[in-house]
Formats: sequence, structure tokens, C-alpha cells
Amino acid sequence: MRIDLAGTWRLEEIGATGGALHLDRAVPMTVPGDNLSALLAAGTVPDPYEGTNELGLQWLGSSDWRMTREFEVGPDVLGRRHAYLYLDRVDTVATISINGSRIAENENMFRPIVADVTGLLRTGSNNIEVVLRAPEVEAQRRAGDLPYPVPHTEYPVQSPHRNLLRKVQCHAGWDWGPALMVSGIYGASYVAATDLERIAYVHAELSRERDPQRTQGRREGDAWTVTILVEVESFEPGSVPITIDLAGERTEVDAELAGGRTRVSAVLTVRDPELWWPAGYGNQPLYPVVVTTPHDRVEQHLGFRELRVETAPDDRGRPLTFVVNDVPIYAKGANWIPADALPGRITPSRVRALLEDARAANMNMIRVWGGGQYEIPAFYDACDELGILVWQDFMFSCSLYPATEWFLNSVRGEVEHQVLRLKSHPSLALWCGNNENVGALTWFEVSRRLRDRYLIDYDRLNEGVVGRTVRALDPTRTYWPSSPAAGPGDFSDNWHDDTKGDMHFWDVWHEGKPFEAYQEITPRFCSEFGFQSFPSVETMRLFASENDLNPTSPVMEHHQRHPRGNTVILATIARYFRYPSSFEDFIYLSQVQHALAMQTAVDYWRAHRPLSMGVLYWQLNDVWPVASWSSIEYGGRWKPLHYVARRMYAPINIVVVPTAEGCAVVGVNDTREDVAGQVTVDAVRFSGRLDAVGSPGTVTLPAGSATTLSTVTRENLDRIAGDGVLRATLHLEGPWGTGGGHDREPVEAFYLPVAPKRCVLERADVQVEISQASAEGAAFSVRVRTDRPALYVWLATPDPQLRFSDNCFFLMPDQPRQLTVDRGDRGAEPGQAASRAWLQENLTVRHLRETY
Ligand code: BMA
Repeated sequence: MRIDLAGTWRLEEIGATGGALHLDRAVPMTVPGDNLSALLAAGTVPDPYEGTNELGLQWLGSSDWRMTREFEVGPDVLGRRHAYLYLDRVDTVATISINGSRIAENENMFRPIVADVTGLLRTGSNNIEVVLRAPEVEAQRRAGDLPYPVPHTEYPVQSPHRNLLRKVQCHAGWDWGPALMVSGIYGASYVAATDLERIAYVHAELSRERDPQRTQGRREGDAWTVTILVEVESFEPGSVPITIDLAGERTEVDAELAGGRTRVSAVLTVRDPELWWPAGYGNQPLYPVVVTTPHDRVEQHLGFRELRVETAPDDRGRPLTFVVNDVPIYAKGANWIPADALPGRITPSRVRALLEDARAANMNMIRVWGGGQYEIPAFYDACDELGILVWQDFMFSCSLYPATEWFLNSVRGEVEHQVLRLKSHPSLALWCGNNENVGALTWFEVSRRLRDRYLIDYDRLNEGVVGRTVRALDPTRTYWPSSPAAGPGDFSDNWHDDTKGDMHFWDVWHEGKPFEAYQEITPRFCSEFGFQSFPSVETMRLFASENDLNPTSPVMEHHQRHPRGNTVILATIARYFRYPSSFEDFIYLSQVQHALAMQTAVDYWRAHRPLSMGVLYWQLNDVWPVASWSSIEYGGRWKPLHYVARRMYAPINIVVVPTAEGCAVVGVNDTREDVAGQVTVDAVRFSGRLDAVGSPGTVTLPAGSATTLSTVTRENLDRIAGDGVLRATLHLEGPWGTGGGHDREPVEAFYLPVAPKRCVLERADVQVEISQASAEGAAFSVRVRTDRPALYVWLATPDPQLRFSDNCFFLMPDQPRQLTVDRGDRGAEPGQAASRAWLQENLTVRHLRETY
């Protein structure tokens, strides 16, 4: 029996540092939601994403807030012996009262508030009040109370001491995000009534008993032992029957409850379930679990898969390989940051849409980065359904953190909650202690000087609390100490060592090395590497006026949070490309080189499996419209990188990588099946002339391998250099692919022996023909052809939801392309009503030769 507290509340500013309040009246506030979204909706503040408005909103974090609402209580609730309040996430330091009685204090937004309100409710109208203390002021106060300083990284717009609040760390500003110190109430919020108990968590541990006869081809399959653990909270001693339904099996347990938390478990056996696989390896069957007590009911799902992380030292160092159902998985994906800087705008449909985009780009893993948040339930449900493995950081990033008693206690509760909440998800693959906090030990003068002090604090928090809690509550998963990390107990520099664990390789972006530096390493698992680009001009228009559309205008510089960002982008364009003649061309080139950077790395590392077994680029998405490392712009538009990612992450691919002798054509097959085909290598001159390079060959790409299919000598490459492009084509034979989603068109790879600026491109006449689509789900077909090789052909429209089946590709005169266009109408954000005439009018085509 629940009274939902979601809906319209009242928001009031009730105190401000430095005197005068900024608001003279209360405004309505939507819960779940945040104060800034409410102020914006009420028209009392300007759009924080527009221009430099963010700077005028820095007072937000220095004000206290009151959020209140009335709610009706009837005899159905009051007739029960107990009532409690549940608030999923309160952001952050808050006092909660019901009808004027204080019932809870909060100081951590990553764990829920469950407060006994028995006896406080009355028939008719009741009041709930959440008073939030100014987060920035609270952080300053805590800093003053610390025995010694605990520093954190600082970005151009920054709220200080964010590491002393258990709040989304990037709310305080990041090198891709605004500093908007919001306050709010997120997730589920309700008052519920019970005579005795509530279910706090349901979590499961699965183990597979292998059937020895299965290998002899018998149908009887493996039996899985499923332990369902139910954490029941009771408001007084008593006993309850608990019913557990799982995949057609039912068990009933009588639980004796002493009051407080009781753990009840039941073991069920499931025979021969269909296995759950990551995307590209098989299906994602999910089996429902329903747990019922007299006053509560929880529904979840399970997936049957075995997952281990191979980290035993080997000849080269220490691998980091995810093995699912005994198959080593090549992890492909990106890093995830919150879907919006305004928490009120993070909706299940937007989160799901981003994950569907990840899946559409052939990703099978996503890293929930430690400077953001433990994601909303819809995130993990979508990952389970889409087959996207989750690398889950705990929410600590780029900082030192205190190891004071209050901080450790707060974190312990947070970790317990998150582990019990998330551990049953089949997609959850790894728990990771934090983001870059080992490196952070060396980033500050004080921690270099007094390293032992900070290292001990690091260990107290990271091993003593986070690691220990994870190991106790989730024995089925690996706890990886940090990202990057060489391995447990190894505090060495994993930004530069490619032999062990997961690497963050930032030599190219942060240290100014050329893209070729990606080809000088073979990380065992690269969990971060990235390159920035500008968003499209359409996305810029969300924050910039026509007059600001210049890379170094104050507004554009405000939407670039990396101090050297624009300089790096400009210098890199000069390194690889001829100087573009217009602003639009400059933006396009920034995006093309972004894609080129990531592809250079990924092609090379995938070609080196099994030494290298995972790539997650930095970063999938944006929290606001900004120049950043993202492959999807704020608002959902795919940058060129996202299209290129779909090709570079394809389960079966061919790549051309440099070798000491010239280059090699490598076939990469991540699937569980061998595939065979024909490979041809030729040179396409910029005049359009074709020259064979070697003779076609029949090849086999064994399951889970990278195989050299052909090599090209330096001498041959020199003959093409500047005058043409090397092309390798793989024509696959027969049905293949366990993951589906790949058409049977030939797979192509192109290789320019010299930088694009050294290519003597001829002008190309690229023609586009639009027709109504025949393919299911697509709105239109687009046929693209050219008379001369056209590089990085980029089709764009003003509609951010519109998707082409391929984009940012090399188009050759002998190989016209037939693309489909999907209008992308989904969820809350339908695409523009694109008619054929609209598309005809709004479709623009760009390619390299037209930029100068
Ligand atoms: C990484 C991340 C982020 C940051 C990115 C780009 O190391 O962990 O902290 O946004 O670099 O600088």
C-alpha cells in the first residue's frame, strides 16, 4: 500500500551565503527532479546551457532549499500497524520532516532513505518537508574540519571540495561539464504501510553444475543452482511466509523476523536454461523472479551466464579478459557519464535511447565512470536486455578522499546498497573501486610530499571499506581496485604501461603525441583513451547565437572545458589535414579527425587480440552541449565517430594496420563461429583508376581470432602514397554470425599510406538519390555514388534523431552505396516528420576534397 510522492512539490530558497536571497517567491517543482530544472520551468533563471549563463548561476550551491508537498492519507494506510517513508535519492545534505517532526538526516545521495513514520501520519492532509543545506557551503565547512587538506582536480568552472560530499562528483564541474550544484529528490519516493515487513532487497547468486553428458551430445542440460537472498526489514518481531517464483519453479519459506534486517535464502534449481550472452555472441534471455511477502512484492529478472575475469599473470604481464560462458569476450564500448547535468532531465527513455545507440554501434560493454552516478534502474535493465556488459565504478574520481570515520561509514552504507541493488543483473560484469584515484596520489604537491599519509587513507577507503564490502556481499564478481590499475596491490602507473590490467592511454590527447602513438602500444584492456571534437553546428545553436559561431568566440570557449582543447583540435587538423575554408568545414574536420583517432587505435588493438582484449573509448555521451570526446552529442545526434564505431566494432571486420615491412590486412572475428571468405586487395587511385595489389585469396577467420590475411610491402605502399588509397575487401561466404545485425555486404577497409593532407585528391562529384525505403523499419533509401574517390563522405540533416545505416565512409567510383535512413522516432523524442521532400531539401553531403 503506497502513497506516491512523485508529482508537484513546492520549492523555496530559504538561506543564502552572503545575505540576500536570489528568489523572492516559491516555485512549483517536479519530483523526481532538481531545483534548477524547477527554476528554469518557472522562468526565474535563464537556461544554464545557453551562452555563459552558467556563470551567473554559481550561487545555486551556496543557497539552502526547502522542498515540500502535501499528501493525503486514508484509513487504508492508517489501519496498518506501521508506515514508512522511502526516498530513493536525496541530493544531498538534508533534514526530512513529516508533519513538522524530523524523521531523517541525509548526507549521501547514493543510498536511499527509509524512515519509520508510524504514528506521525493523520487522516487527510499531511506534509513532507525536505530541507537541503547549501552543498558548496557544507563542503567548505567540512574542509575546515579536516585534520589536513584533501585535494581534488580543478576544472575551469569548479565548485570546491566536491570530494567531501557524497554527491555526483561532476555536478561540481568537469573538463566536459558545467558546474551546476543542483539539489533535488530523484527516483522513487513514497509513503508505504505495512503490518510487519518490507522487502529491502532481492539478490541472487547463480552457479552452474555442468552435466558431463552434455559434452556427449545428450539433450539433458546443465542444472543451475540459484540462491535467492531476500533481505527483509521488519518493524517488529514476527514471522511471514515468503514465496519465490523463478522460471516456473516456486518455493515457500517461513521467515522468523527479529525486527530490523533479516536475510532469508532459498535455493532453487533450474535445468538447462537458455544462456545469456553479451551482444554479438548470442541472445539475452531473461527469466523473471518474483518474491512475495504478505505486505510487499519485488519483481526482477535473472540471466543465466557464467562470467569471470581472467587476470592471472602471464608472459607479458597481466591480462584483463572477460570470459562469459567459457568464451573470452573482446570487450568493445565506451565510457558513460550521466545523461544530463540536470538530474531532472535524466529519464528512462533518454537513458535507454543512448544504450540502444551503444548497441547499434556494436558495443558490448559500457563503463559507468566514477565521477557520475550509480545509474537508474532503467539503465541496468536495458543493459541486460541489450547484452551490454557493465563495468561499474564506485563513485570516486580524480581525487583524494578522506578516511575519517564519518566518511568511511557513509561509504560503507552506500556500497552495501549499490551491491545488493545491482548484483543480480546479468550485465553487471565488474566492480571497480574508483576512477584514477591511484594517479591522483601523484597529482598534488601535498600528496607527493606526504605520500604515505594519503596512500594509507586511499587504502582504508578503497580496500578497507569498498573492496571488503564488495567481497563480502558479492563473492561472484571480481573487484578491480581502480581504473586504471595494473592489478590488485599494484600501484604502478597504468597510463603508460601497456603490459598489465586496464590502461588509460592519454598520450595522444593530453600529451600531444600523433595518432600513430596508438599503434606503438597494445594495451591488455584500454578502458580510456579519447580525442575531442566540436558538436555539430545544430547542437551549437542550442547555446550559441549566429554571431558566436566561431571556435574562439567567448561563448564557444565557454563550451570547451579542456584548457588546451581548442588548441589541440586546431593543431591536429594542421597535422593531418589541409586547412579548411569555412567554419562548417572546420567543425566537420574536427569530427572526422576524432573518428580517425579512435579508429586508428581500435583497429590496431583489435588486430592484436588475444594480447589485447578490450577497448572502451572516452566517452559515449555529453551532459550538455559542448566540445568534448563524446561520440553522441547532447540531444542524441551521432557524431562521425559513432558511425565509425559501428564499423570498427563490427563482430567480423577487416583492418589494415602498419607493420615494420609495410602493412598487414588482418581479419578479426569476435564471434563464436569460424567464417570463410575471399579477400581482395587493390589500390584505388584518386583519378579513379584501379590497380590490383596481389591476387585474391580464400581465407578463414577462426572464431575468436585476429588473422593476417595478406601483407603489402612498403615499396607497394610508396607507389600509392599521395596518389590513391589501399583497399582490402572481404567477401564472406555462407551464413554466419551469432549476434546478428550484420548484413552480408562485403566488409571493406581503407588505408592511406600518408596523411590526408598529402593526398592529391581530385574533385569528386558525389550524387545522392533518395527514395522511399523498402527495408523494414527504415523510412528512406539513399543511393550515393561518385566519379572519383571521395573520402569521409558525411551525410547530415538538421534532425538529431535521424540515422543513416552508414556514414563517414570512403566512397569509391566502382562501389556505389545503398544506405537506409531510419527516422529514429522513439520514446519521448520523436524525429522530425521527415518526408522525402524534407530530406531532399535538408540533406547535406560533405567530403574531404570540398573542405579546401
Ligand atoms: C579521463 C576521465 C575524466 C576526463 C577525461 C578527459 O581520465 O577519467 O576524468 O574527463 O579523462 O580528460
